[in-house]
Amino acid sequence: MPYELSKLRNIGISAHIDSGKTTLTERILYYTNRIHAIHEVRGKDGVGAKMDSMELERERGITIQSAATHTEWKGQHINIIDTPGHVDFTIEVERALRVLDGAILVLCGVAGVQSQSLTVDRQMRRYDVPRLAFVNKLDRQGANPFRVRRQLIEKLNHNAVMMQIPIGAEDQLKGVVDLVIMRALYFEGASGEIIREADIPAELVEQAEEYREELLDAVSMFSDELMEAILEETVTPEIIKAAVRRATISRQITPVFMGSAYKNKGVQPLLDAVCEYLPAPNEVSNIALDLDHEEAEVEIESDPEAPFIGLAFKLEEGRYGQLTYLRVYQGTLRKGDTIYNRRSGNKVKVGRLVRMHSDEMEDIEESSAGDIVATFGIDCRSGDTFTDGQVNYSMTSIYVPESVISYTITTKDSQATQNLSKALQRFSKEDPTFRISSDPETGDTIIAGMGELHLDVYIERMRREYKVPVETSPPRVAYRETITRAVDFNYTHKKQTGGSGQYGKVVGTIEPNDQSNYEFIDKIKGGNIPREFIPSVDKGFKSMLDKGRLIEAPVVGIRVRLVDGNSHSVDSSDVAFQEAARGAWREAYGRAAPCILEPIMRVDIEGPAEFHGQIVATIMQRRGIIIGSTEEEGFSKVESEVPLSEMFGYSTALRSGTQGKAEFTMEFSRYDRTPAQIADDLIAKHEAEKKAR
Ligand SMILES: Nc1nc2c(ncn2[C@@H]2O[C@H](COP(=O)(O)OP(=O)(O)OP(=O)(O)O)[C@@H](O)[C@H]2O)c(=O)[nH]1
Ligand SMILES: [Mg+2]
Repeated sequence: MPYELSKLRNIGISAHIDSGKTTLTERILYYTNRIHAIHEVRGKDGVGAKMDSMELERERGITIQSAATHTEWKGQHINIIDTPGHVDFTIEVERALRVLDGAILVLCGVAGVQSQSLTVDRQMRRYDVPRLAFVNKLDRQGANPFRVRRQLIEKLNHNAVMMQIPIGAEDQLKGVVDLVIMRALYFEGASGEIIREADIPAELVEQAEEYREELLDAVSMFSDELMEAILEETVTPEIIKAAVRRATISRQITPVFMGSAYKNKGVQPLLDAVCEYLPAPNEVSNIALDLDHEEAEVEIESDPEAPFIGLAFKLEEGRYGQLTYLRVYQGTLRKGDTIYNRRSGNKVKVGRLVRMHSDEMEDIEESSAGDIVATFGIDCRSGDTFTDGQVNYSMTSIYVPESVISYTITTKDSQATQNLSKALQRFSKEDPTFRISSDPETGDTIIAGMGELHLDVYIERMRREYKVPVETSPPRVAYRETITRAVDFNYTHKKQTGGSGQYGKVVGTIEPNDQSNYEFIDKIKGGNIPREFIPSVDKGFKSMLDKGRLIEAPVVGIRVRLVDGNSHSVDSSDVAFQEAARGAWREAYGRAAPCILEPIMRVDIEGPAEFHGQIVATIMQRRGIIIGSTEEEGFSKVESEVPLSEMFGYSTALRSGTQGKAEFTMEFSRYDRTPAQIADDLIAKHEAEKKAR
């Protein structure tokens, strides 16, 4: 049954690791009667939270895959996606934010804005997602929502506005003051399900007035009506809410809510806020590319009567075959409909349409613009656009980050080999950041991904779900090669073999290019190389980029300028010019001062201030540089950049240096030149390995 659009919310819950996203979602499901008992992440009852349905997630107490659910709150329908915090699974956040209309940015009340909050914030900006902030864990020692709000302003540049202030702190946290209605809210009953409204406690009245003033000041900028009401002293909660709503949807402010998911405080007002302040699907603009008109941008309408357009944003192997999550952007999708995949041109029939509730599902007959649903058995890749054939549009795609680390994997018996290939196919289809390839010399399978945790999770899943015991090489870093000097080339490829020969001559330059991985510029004048062979030259150069000459790493950052050449009326051909380009490359590459690039990671560490020295030492020992460090209330945060190759085994080193009291996060930052000594070592190692093969 379709919903009234204005009563639909599609929201994501995203944040740094362990800030309480899954715990918060569990409460939301409980208060909205979707589940009838609360189970904790890593809880003593061993059941685990609803949204962390995978066995591995429950064991480790972390979210690995995002999970979708839907629920109802005060007559509004809400689709929710709970996402993982670990940056290794960042693609899950990326694709969730791509299809959601609003988000809750959860922050730990003690740690505040952490490294992953920055990443998630960047992703939210990439897709223009309006957000509410929820400062969680206010029950913890040292929690302070005012400090977190300041960090939102200073570190994330948000116009963060307090919507509430806390009543009590730490283990004395009792509730919140709602600054819109100027009432105290207490959460009572066994699981905080009873909300008691009362007067603001006397000792908080002054503070509440101060922050309300601030709130009105901040949002009146976006509402003439509120401005007037303030002057005339006729402010009502409705006027404030309308102003907050407008400012939030246009991403001018981030309203800040607070509480403790674990202690069941502050969740229901957050749900109210989702309905009140985050946009309905028809209040955000969605852009598609018109494939019939050179990908011109067209705004699409959340209109159930318009032609159907949907985006497959996530795939998952389910009990009944491939489950495809779809965001319906326009029109209506009915069970039994035939739809077209815009990338492959294939047409598929929608046999089953379901609504997801974590790992459970509910069959539905139709779904219309704005909704998030899933279907079975339609073959596609994640990021594919489907239409009903009436329009030839594609939704702009999802940003997929590069993989930086790889393992070579092997398995013993042949039965396992078959299962392994099944597992690899499935995982790489579901997760675009999990890439497979094979070593051309040894034939071994190489898996590449975002980090050790990412790959380890897949290896563990091969073991559990496919009964494939795999052995892995030590992790390898994804090096690249590039050149640092522009050089000219002048190369003639000539071969005489019996009948017709091969002839092609190319003249030009290869030079460093910091704009793209490869660019080919054709400057041929006067037809010294016939038009039809220019693409052959391009192709020849391109074919050399898979493997550099130093350590056979992919070559990036190259620009080729072709300025002159020569041809022969009989002996010149496509192949001859490709060969000429390859010859020119081989000859020029060594002269162009090639070098090795390595991935540099952004590494952020947090721990008790007494370990500051040890934390810094772990970075210095690893060719790292410190780019920032703060100490606040006995808590030390160190921000650094370290080459990925130095980071293996880091968690053990950090644990032993800090008695297990520090934590770190690591994320790809950029590629940079390796120091000469390291490059020499890598080349020597590569030579030795080549000999051994
Ligand atoms: N004290 C306290 N602990 C909390 C609160 N919310 C969550 N936790 C605990 O923090 C830990 C992590 O909670 P999760 O809900 O799994 O966090 P998450 O953000 O989903 O974690 P990932 O999905 O792995 O990034 C669990 O042990 C929770 O019990 C809170 O409000 N107060
Ligand atoms: Mg989680």
